[in-house]
Amino acid sequence: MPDADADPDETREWLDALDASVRAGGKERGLFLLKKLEEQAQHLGIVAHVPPYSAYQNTIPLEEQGPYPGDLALEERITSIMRWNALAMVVRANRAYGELGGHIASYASAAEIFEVGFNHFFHAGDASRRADLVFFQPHSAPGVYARAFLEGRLTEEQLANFRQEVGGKGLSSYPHPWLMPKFWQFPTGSMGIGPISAIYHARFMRYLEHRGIAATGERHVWGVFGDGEMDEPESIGALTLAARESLDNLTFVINCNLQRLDGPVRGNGQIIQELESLFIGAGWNVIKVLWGSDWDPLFARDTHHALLRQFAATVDGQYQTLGANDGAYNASHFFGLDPELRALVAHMSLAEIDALKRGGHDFRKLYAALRAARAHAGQPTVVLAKTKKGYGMGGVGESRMTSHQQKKLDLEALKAFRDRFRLHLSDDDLAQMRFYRPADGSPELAYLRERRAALGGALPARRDDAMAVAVPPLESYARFALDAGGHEMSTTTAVVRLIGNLLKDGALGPRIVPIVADEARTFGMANLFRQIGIYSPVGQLYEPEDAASMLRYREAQDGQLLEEGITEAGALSSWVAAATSYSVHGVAMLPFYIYYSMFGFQRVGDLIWAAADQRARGFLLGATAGRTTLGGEGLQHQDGSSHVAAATIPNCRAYDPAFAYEVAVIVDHGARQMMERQDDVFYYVTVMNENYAQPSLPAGVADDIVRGMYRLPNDDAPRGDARVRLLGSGTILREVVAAAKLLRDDWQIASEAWSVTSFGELAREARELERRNRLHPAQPRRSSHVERCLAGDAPVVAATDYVRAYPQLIASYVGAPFIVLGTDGFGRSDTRSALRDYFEIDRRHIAVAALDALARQQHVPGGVVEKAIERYAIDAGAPPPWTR
Ligand SMILES: Cc1ncc(C[n+]2csc(CCOP(=O)(O)OP(=O)(O)O)c2C)c(N)n1
Repeated sequence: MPDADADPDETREWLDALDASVRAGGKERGLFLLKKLEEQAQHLGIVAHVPPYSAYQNTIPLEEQGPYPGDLALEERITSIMRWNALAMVVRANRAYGELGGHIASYASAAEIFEVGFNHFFHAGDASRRADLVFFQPHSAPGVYARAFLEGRLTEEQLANFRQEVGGKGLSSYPHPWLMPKFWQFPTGSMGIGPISAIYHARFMRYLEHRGIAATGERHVWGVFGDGEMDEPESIGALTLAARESLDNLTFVINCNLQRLDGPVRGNGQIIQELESLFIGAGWNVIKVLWGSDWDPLFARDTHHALLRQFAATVDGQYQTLGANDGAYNASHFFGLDPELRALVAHMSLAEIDALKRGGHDFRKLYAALRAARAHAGQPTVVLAKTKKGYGMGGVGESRMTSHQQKKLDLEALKAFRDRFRLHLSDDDLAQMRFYRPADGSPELAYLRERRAALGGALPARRDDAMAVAVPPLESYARFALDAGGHEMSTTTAVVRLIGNLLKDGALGPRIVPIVADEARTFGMANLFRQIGIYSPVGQLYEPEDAASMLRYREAQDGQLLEEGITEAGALSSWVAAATSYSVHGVAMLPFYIYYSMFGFQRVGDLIWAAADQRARGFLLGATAGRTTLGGEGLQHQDGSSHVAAATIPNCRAYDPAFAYEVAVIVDHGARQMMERQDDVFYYVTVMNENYAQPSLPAGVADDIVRGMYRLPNDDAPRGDARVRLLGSGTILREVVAAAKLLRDDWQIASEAWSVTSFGELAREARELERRNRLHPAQPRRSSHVERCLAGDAPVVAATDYVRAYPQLIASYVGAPFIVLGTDGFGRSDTRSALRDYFEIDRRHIAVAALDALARQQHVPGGVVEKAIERYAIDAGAPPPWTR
């Protein structure tokens, strides 16, 4: 686009004409003319479309800014105190220990954003409504602690123990509900998780409202995020959903300090303009807060828009350098570049130029923006607030490349900080890094309390006060699985039937939230479309193609199923919103998110980790599970590892059941633990798509199914006579049973067959008891379930559809020789039997492994293993599957 003005007089005439029209006809008239001009320009082929961003100025003009409702001077003083305490917390931790880390510069840039929110917007709830949801930029946690200290919610001792949690009196580095369950609601420490969670929480609030479960209408979701953070795919992946569903209960405030950790977010561009385009394109309302009030008189006099031209020509790397330097530098390197600009600031001293603030540090500008965001209807809003990283840190950290890492300030830097923010601190206070809290009854504390009282009380605060929800008796909804009597079905079908039956229960049914990421048909759930409807805030505006079908695609405003489309990150975020509803909304919900198991822990594992942190309660169902059970699909789809990842999450109870009755017992146990006992755990259950005859629940094994293993009643070794123990999990259990038969028929060897529903749960209990025994040597030793089941020295062979590391979780608790067969390596597309041969986990390989173990114990004659290899046509020369 040509920037040079070929005919300044003509340009002037056009601009004057626009000015005159707006003066006479108002903004509306101006907008109308511009729209017409744009249409005409497109007609003439001059522009294909206009750029999706506005000039580099504040969106809200001064005339519409309105008065500030607070006491500016007091708020500034309070903010300065918070700045100091936040800084002191980090510097003290690092002075004393040198290794604890922490951040000063992020909160330094976000302080005014947080404070405007705390003093005027973030509602903590009252008798008629619960609290707003606030997502805090994680590296600014010290600022949130600093405020809680002034409010009397945290003690000086706690502040002094920032990042020293082990003794029990510390504060966590970032927002972690697991570590501070009464304080933090939402974990945001991993970049990107906050933004996507905020969107799905806002959406879930609408879902609860539309389904008549909870009134959430007055509540708002606020998220303060970093501009660097917006590069994460999760940060931006759900923006269009928020606009599509008109989530005007959601406001993002992006702290555009133009820097991330290493350097500028867009050194050679303008992140604010880029984000504006992105959000406008996604359908959001965008409010830019770029310049503070002291710029207003300059804009008023800048009739030729010299400022806007120079802003547009300045890239962020340069803005950062300008930010790091003083008035003299800014006078020469910014205002000095253009004679009009030079004239504009000719009346200002260098100190005044130095003091020109960015909008994100101006309470008035921020307040106007947040108020407009709160009032905006029909769209979510993003406030793009331009700030300085390390604001107030002076030469050591303000807009410096190294701001993010700055954790230590020497006395001179501290003095400069004190003077700049006019803190009542002596040199000795500075040297000792004393926290500062004004006296009770001081105007500062009185104001702080008054503001929070007006907004319902303190934030952040996490609650845990939902009513328990009764789960119906297992027999009432799972008879088909408990008395399957050989009926053929897959475990996926079983779990879908269980959900379908639970949905019909008067108490629990409405609380169930089935969630899919475009795979409902894959898992045989299409019947739910009609039965419970697919949630859509606008209902269904079209006649579905399959309207006449029993399984028709029915969208409804009170639909219960969340059909997320192809976004595992989105579906998982929905799951978290439902799984934490007991805390966020005081209404316990029970989500079942069913998905391709490979696209769970492997794809969105970090979101699951964060879900664990926030004490999610619900079911994750890893369907089409197992490396060889999902035939045909191949390398990218076949999951052999999710159970290993699941086992690393302390509050995740993970199971790999083989039979429908096992699924039923596990789901029932989990539902009771989460909905009735209200334990902070969640369940991961893998289910498969292989159809086979489902036996009925044997008597007396239900508890052991939950513990993790039980002996199959129909193996034919009299107890004690078995020469070898065979363990199987998931569908591979059936190969184990078949291997036992081979051993008996071909080699006259008796064996036991065990179904291992969870190596992870077995290992968890065993290591707990191992530790207990170690630390209490004088007390009688206690043995774990796995040790009791597998006592003695008859070899144990475990086979799984997962990598060997999964059964090996129990290896150190098995005294007998322990051989594991698993599916290490890349998957392949082929039939189940071909894959099980390839990965060497089928009945033949299990039998050979058992014989080999017995041969090593000299329980079978030499040569038997070779004979078996030959008899079962095993290719001993084949390279290991994990090398292929
Ligand atoms: C997923 C993830 N990757 C990397 C990090 C490490 N990290 C922490 S803060 C940060 C920079 C944040 O920059 P920005 O979002 O702009 O926030 P600022 O601190 O500048 O306000 C990085 C890379 C992280 N916390 N999470």
